[in-house]
Amino acid sequence: MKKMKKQPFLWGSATAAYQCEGAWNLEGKGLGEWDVFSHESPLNINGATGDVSCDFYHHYEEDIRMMKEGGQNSYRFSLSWCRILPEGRGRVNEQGIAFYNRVIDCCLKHGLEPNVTLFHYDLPQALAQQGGWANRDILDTFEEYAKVCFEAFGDRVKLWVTINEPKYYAYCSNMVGNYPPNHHVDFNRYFKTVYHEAVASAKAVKIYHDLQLGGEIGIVHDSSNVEVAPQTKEPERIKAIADLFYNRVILDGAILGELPGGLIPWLQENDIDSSYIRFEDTLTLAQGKIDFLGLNVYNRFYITDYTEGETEVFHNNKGAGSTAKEGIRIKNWYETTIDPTTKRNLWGREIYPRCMLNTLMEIKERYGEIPVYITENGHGCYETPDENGMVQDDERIEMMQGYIDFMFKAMEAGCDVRGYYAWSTMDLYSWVNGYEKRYGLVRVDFDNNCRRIPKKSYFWYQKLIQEHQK
Ligand code: BGP
Repeated sequence: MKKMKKQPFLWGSATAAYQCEGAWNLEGKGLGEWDVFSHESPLNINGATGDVSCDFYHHYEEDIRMMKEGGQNSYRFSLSWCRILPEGRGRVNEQGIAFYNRVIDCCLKHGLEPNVTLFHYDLPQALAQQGGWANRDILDTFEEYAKVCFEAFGDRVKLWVTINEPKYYAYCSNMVGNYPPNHHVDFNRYFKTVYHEAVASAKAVKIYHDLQLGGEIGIVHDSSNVEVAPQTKEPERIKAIADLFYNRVILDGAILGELPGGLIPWLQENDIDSSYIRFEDTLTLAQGKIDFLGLNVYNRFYITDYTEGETEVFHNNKGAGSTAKEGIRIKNWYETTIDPTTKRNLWGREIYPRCMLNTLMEIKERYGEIPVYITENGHGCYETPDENGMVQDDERIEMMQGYIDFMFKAMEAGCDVRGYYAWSTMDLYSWVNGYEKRYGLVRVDFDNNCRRIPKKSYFWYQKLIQEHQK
């Protein structure tokens, strides 16, 4: 691991290209897999698309200025691969490069450190048609895309992320089936996707280091701290499986530069294809170790044993209330379960601030002194403004304050946390939940030219940052 220079703590907020930019067919942008899914798939249950979203493409100056005025000193966003390379490889769209140059320059003008993710779920459709992440060609294609970005923006962007939540993306695309390409309970494709993401990420890390641009590069993992419910049979065995499935399958490769020990025999024992794992990739992983880890912290995985019954994976896309179950049950492994003592949001996601401390401590114990950024943390809910047009989002404030307090506890205990990003900067498109589920510190009035109105949480965050920067 490269020694990172100490910098001021980064307080920011985050977005992703497909979720906020809009401008889906403007200025030479190619077609993305999410454009096609949201326009055509019957699985897009609420019909919402990111065609316009909050129109960041035309509002970026206002959004960045508001971040600055809100005391933030960093902005995490992603690049749209098909805005830069419309066919996924080959021809570069100069208008796409020009757009991101404007965004990056605007950040720097306002004193915001850009923290840029190369891939946040939105695969170019041309690559999706060739098998996407299940096709080994993606390793070279991703490397080509990464190099174009590093060469175009690397003089000003000093914090890079290769892939956002590779495991969660693979899980939703191949196990739940609610993200394109919508495969359901396909263990072979799940592991193949994660594996290709791990190797592609390592290739991008290596090429970034070779270019010697003076910045740092990491990966963002959806923190999945595993806790086993009381009275579970064989708790250690199932915790180890869940940890492999959710965490180590990505983190060992990215941080240690090697696949989790015993992965291949374990896949074989479970009748899961491992034929695509190649010896030459061992070197790629070893040469592509990250400089920092990004953690998106929302909840933990709370599990118990599951021996009878069929394997099932389900996801609550409707916000129907806490009776809708969310999770996974895998025969002979485990099932996710509910802790009756904790709260959940209407989409069944547990609100459990302590997982911030637990996940950071576990990373430190397992992997040592890796610098960490909390790259996402936030709260999704339905919201209505009051008579003055203000959203009084006390629930969000209470929830985020709880997570941040536990982050400070982890830092006191020696965890090297370098920054925190609220999800999200403003209201935007929520994958498969559309616009009803809101996360922003700033409200977007989608019916009124995407007007921006800061919420109570925006001012709370501004004050919190001021207090911690003293
Ligand atoms: C993370 C993703 C974000 C964001 C967030 C909230 O997994 O990185 O892109 O969407 O989760 O998820 P959702 O919008 O599905 O509630």
